[in-house]
Amino acid sequence: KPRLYSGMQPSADSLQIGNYIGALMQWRDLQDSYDAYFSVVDLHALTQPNDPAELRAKTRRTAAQYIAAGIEPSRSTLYVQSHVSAHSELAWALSTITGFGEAGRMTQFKDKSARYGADATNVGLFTYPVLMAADILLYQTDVVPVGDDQKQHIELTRDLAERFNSRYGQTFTVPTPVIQRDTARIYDLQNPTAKMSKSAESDAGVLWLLDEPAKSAKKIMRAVTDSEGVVRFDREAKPGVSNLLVIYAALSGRQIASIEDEYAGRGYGDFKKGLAEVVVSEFEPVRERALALLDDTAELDRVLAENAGRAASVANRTLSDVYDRMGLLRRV
Ligand code: AQP
Repeated sequence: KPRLYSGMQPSADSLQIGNYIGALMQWRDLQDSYDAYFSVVDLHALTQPNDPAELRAKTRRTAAQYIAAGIEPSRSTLYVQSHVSAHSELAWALSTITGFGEAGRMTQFKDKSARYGADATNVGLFTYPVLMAADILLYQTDVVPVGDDQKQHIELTRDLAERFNSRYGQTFTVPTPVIQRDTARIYDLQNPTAKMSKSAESDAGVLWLLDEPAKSAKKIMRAVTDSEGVVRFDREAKPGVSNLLVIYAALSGRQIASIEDEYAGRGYGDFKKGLAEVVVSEFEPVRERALALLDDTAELDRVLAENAGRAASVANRTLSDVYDRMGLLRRV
């Protein structure tokens, strides 16, 4: 089977519905056709300020939500990034073949550093894409499902793989990105032109996987729409309603047109009520499974350790080849 790699940062107590629709639902389906590696990328999360105890909790919670959403740790390899030390080690090796200017051109770094200012920008944010390249290349990954905001990082990953291969001999598989469809992108319910995000400033526009169902329903009822009163998809003119339609279609597996037909001649209140039911019935079992998994952290930690062992055996093989080819003296 071809190999697939993807990951998410443990940057909040709960994942949001964008993570669920844009990543987890697709990962769940891809498990059948790929030898899949799904990582909770805690080393990446260190680039943001974190309370240590909270980061630990968020890491477990993120892993539990992967499993609750249907990622099966017996079928896919689901592990915590820092449990496999080869990630940091390969990142260092790759940083020595990455140009300073090349890394400086990454728009995510430019955006974030402009937002934080030079003094609050850490070097880890700058080298973030190199660590991401290491994540992917360690597993000889064929495909990487990502959002279009990650396209540039995957391009860098491909460049580094090709550069290494031509300088030191064939070592890495050059990965192909699978960019998610536009309709898999979810926007903030209160600000429907901004991507829904775990780190959104306001909580009112974010639907959390682990929230009480009643709370999610209330947020949907209060979602920003428009004054037209017609349930129809038009991303430009009606970003709020279009976003709700995308969520409805993604979770119900229905076509947007069929949902438009169902609500023709009815108001937004009915439509939102219908959507709230769909969201609650999808989230409720996921939430319950995640909370049950978090009730027994010893068992969860055991599963993660076992999966990390599997990941490490693949990753260490690649790292060892890299060290060897780069001329590092191997310990006997
Ligand atoms: N709004 C979204 N719509 C569709 N997909 C989304 N993803 C995130 N938000 C949406 C997908 O979820 C995965 C999570 O990646 P990440 O945790 O590395 O960070 P991110 O993309 O920056 O997600 P967040 O929720 O916005 O996190 P923070 O606030 O921590 O930066 C990716 O596959 C992403 O495409």
